[in-house]
Amino acid sequence: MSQPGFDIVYSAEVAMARADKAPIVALESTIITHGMPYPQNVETARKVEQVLHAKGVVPATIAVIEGRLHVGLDPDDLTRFAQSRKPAKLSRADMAACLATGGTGATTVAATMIAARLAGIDVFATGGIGGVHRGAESSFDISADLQELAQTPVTTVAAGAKAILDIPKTLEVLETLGVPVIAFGQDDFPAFWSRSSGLPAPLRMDDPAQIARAHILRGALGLSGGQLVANPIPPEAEIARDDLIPIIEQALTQAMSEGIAAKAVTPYLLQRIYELTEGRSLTANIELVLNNARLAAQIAREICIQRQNSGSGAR
Ligand code: PSU
Ligand code: MN
Repeated sequence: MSQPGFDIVYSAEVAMARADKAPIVALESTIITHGMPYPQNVETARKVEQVLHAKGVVPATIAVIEGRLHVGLDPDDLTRFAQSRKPAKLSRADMAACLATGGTGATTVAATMIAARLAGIDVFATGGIGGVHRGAESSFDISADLQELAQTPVTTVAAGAKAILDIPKTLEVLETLGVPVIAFGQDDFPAFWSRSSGLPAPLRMDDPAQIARAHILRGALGLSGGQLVANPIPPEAEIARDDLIPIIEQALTQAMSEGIAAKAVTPYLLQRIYELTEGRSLTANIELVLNNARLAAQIAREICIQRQNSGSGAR
């Protein structure tokens, strides 16, 4: 990757890992600012970083702070960022404008992938991706995350797609866009808070080394885009699908009657579901993010090992 025409601010440990070609996992920041309430958001962000460190992998939380793209936030940056008043939610469309105007913003899956690629980071761990919203046939609400997966070569580990989305349509769009959707360790595509969506995933892999191999082979084949690894929530943390259905319906009805649209939809629904499940959704969300970080760490390490073994250190 050639140098971008601006300075990326790397944390000390990310700068070191890049120089040593050591494994790094990218992390998004919208989950911190728009996905979880304070203080659980900061606590979770810290725990995710601890999980990665414990696996010998360097975390790179990505955010735009006062017009500078940060790849890796030191603990003080992270706290300040998590407490900052209403940072923007940045997707592909917003990144350059935020940098140009000296703004502060949190990166979504799409924007995090863009930054990860610039920084030469292959693997990214998050909670859930954006997708095709229910009623998209009239609202046209389809997350830019899906297009990003189609064009930016970062392997993204998520717990599938939330049941607030139209999961069948989300899978169809991913297929159209040529994005490999790999369920980890099971046949079904997971549904974020629940282990199964009731739909089979197009692909299944049981071994992080195979996911790493496929990532490297996609590069060798000259394919654009990343892989979506759909990692089911641990069984002890899941919320049964049947428990969630009425809650999701209620949240969706309220969003509609309040005229919530565009970027506000996902944060609104997450907040309502948190309230309606009396916090259970948040506990599950935290557990699945940690679980995704563990798998992402294994994949990132495998990619490094396989690149070293093939004698090419190139990212
Ligand atoms: N799903 C979650 N928590 C989140 C998000 C999704 O469970 O915080 C965030 C991610 O940053 C994702 C974004 O990229 O929402 C998608 O937003 P939209 O649907 O507006 O594209
Ligand atoms: Mn949207």
